[in-house]
Amino acid sequence: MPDTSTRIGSRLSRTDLIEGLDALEQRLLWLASWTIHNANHIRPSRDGLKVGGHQASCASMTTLMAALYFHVLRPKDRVAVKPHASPVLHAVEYLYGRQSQDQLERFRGYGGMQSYPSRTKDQIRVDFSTGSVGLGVAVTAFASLVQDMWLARGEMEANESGRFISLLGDAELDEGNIYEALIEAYKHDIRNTWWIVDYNRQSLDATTSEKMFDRFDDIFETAGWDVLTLKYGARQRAAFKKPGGARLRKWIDDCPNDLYAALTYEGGAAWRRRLSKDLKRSPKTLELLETYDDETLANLMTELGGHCLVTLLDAFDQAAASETPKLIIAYTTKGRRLPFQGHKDNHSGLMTPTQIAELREKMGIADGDEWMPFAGLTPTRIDKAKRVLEEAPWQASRKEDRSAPSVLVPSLSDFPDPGRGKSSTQVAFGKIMNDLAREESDFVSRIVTTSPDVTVSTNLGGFVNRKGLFSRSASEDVFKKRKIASPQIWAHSPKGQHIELGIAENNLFLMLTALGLSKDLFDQRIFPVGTVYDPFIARGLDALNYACYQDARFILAATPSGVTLSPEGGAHQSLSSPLIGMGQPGLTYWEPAYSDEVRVILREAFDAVERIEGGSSYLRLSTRQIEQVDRDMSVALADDILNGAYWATPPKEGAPLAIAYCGALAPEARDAFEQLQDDVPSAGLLAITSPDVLHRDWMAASRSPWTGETGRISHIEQLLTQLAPGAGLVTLIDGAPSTLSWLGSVNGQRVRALGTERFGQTGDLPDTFAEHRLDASAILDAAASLLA
Ligand SMILES: Cc1ncc(C[n+]2csc(CCOP(=O)(O)OP(=O)(O)O)c2C)c(N)n1
Ligand SMILES: [Mg+2]
Repeated sequence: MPDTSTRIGSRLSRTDLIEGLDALEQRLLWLASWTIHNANHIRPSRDGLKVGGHQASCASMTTLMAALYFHVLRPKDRVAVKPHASPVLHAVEYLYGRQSQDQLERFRGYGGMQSYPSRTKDQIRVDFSTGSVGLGVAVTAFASLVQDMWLARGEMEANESGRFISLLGDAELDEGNIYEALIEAYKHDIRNTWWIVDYNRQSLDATTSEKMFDRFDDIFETAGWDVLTLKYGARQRAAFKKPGGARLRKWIDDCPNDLYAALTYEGGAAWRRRLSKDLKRSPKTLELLETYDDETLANLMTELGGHCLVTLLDAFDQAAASETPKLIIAYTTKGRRLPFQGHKDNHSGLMTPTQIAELREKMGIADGDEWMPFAGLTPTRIDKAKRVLEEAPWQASRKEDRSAPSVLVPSLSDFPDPGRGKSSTQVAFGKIMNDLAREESDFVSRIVTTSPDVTVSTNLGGFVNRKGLFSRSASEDVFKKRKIASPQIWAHSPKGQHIELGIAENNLFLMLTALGLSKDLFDQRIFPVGTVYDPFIARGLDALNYACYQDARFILAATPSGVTLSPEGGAHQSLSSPLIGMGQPGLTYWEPAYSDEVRVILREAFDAVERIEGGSSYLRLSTRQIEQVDRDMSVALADDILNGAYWATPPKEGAPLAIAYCGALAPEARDAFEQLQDDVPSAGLLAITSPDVLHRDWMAASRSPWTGETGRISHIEQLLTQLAPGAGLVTLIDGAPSTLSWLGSVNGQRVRALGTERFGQTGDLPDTFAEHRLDASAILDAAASLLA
């Protein structure tokens, strides 16, 4: 269990703690509101566009975040903050003295603090980027699993471990990926994870339905979580104990969300009118209400559990007492204390200059002191606030150091060789992984594989047989124990290096995110390798983008792909995935044809995981078995493979034609090329191993005159310059033809782009290739039309 020894300040009394936190909370509310106001109303606008920001969403979180960041959290805890509460997070760091006023003033501006917490762009420590709601929630569960791996391996002491906390909005709970993660989290017995819901009963468009909030307890408890519901603040609970209080509580319990929100907006007099009408048969309750003036009545009704420090601290104490994952539902008011509190349209609402001036005065902040960290507080409150800050464990939190690569990836000569027999790129990948699993090096011990129920069918089985599956408790493979023959041995152990997931591709990408951030989160590199069927990348696309956005490092082997998966069925044919690979920053898309290319590329992909300026890799592989080329891997060839293309047969100077192929259609390209020899003996055959690398290099070279890299000539330009200026190019890929059709623009050559533009018809390869015009005769037709 994580160390909790620094909890509850030893020197500060509980009363002083709460007062100090209360003062800090006020500062968060102001600073977040002012940061957004400044960006929208004060900073000069050059484009007339609304800058935006979410003052209401921040206001419902300030108490929660004050309690957490100024008292509960410890530096090893890792937090994903609701995207639109980013100004509160920056205000926290500002009060700790780790964020500059300049950054706050540049909120949502170029180089300033980002709209949503960003690991890579923000200057403060951000554990998990957020933005696309739901993903930041789920990733915390997967990160806790990665921590468990390090604990189980004995590479991390329990007192070095932390808790994984997501601060989420109530509407965020509609994201399906949360429930996929919940199922996976249950299967993997995850712990030390808290999901804290800012239950302000509002989404972007409207008030949220209360219906589901009766069901979340069941759902989460079924999945093994403890659910803590913080509905009422301490003052409310005290009121309920007074005569007539029970009836008031029942009224609140029965009140639908939209009415509660509307009354919150309308204020004290409206609360009184409605309560007096509904409770006219409860004289004691009416008497109780009379003890409050309109303002205190409005406060009473809106000081819900999530705005009550006493309630929150008690709940966090309770949560910290066990490792069981916790769902904490904290009732809040969206926009609390702001003029649009409770209004259903307040999500993007911004205070007017008059309204913010009123708030400033109400908070006792002098005109001109808006950025002063402790403005508006009495000296006593400042003193208490500072003492809370000094004693807060989070005081010691630091932004991670991303430098210093430490793990040596073997050189190509020491990297497994999948051999030269007839083979597919998928088989080559599996063989290399299997051979790596025979080794005991530091590098290999850091490879962790994962797959959404396609481990065996993507050829990871060999690796898993040798390295086993991860589980905190060991268990044997029952089939093996009972001597039932099976090529798969699935033993679980704390040292296992494979995480088997259920069929949920979103979870695959979130698992890869968490594994791929291991170096940043735990100071221990993992080389994550995930496998998936190529068409199902689309299922997890946003999570893939999320992984890349925060620079998680991993390898994705997607197989089978294209129409060469043939008998696997038309529904699984993937054609747009190469464009996904090319379009996704942070991810390099490779599509090798031969086993030796897979070897070079896979080694590079591991290396890129570790290199500071590296990234993640996507290998689009095929199950199609093809004859290998008999060749030795020279340094020059390996370089060209990594540069994205090489001449399988170079053209003669000034040749009028080349065939450029990518991936599993190599045999068709070679067949057509041989048939062309008599007519066009000077033609060239270009093997493309990465349209993505080629394209990026070409783009960089095209802008080089303006970016200071003068004289840069792209690899593809160098290759294609060997053809005649007006030469024809037949491009060929088992995927969208636009992956390669741009090649014509490099030197102004003419292109006939062959590829797939439809999908869905099952068939064997000859029929399928004929249908999509991917066979040798289609290539020859295209060549003839270029030569005509
Ligand atoms: C995947 C995704 N879809 C839509 C959005 C746009 N969006 C941002 S916040 C939001 C509503 C959030 O409501 P809630 O989670 O209750 O947060 P609150 O602001 O009320 O605290 C929406 C729809 C998004 N950021 N991500
Ligand atoms: Mg909400």
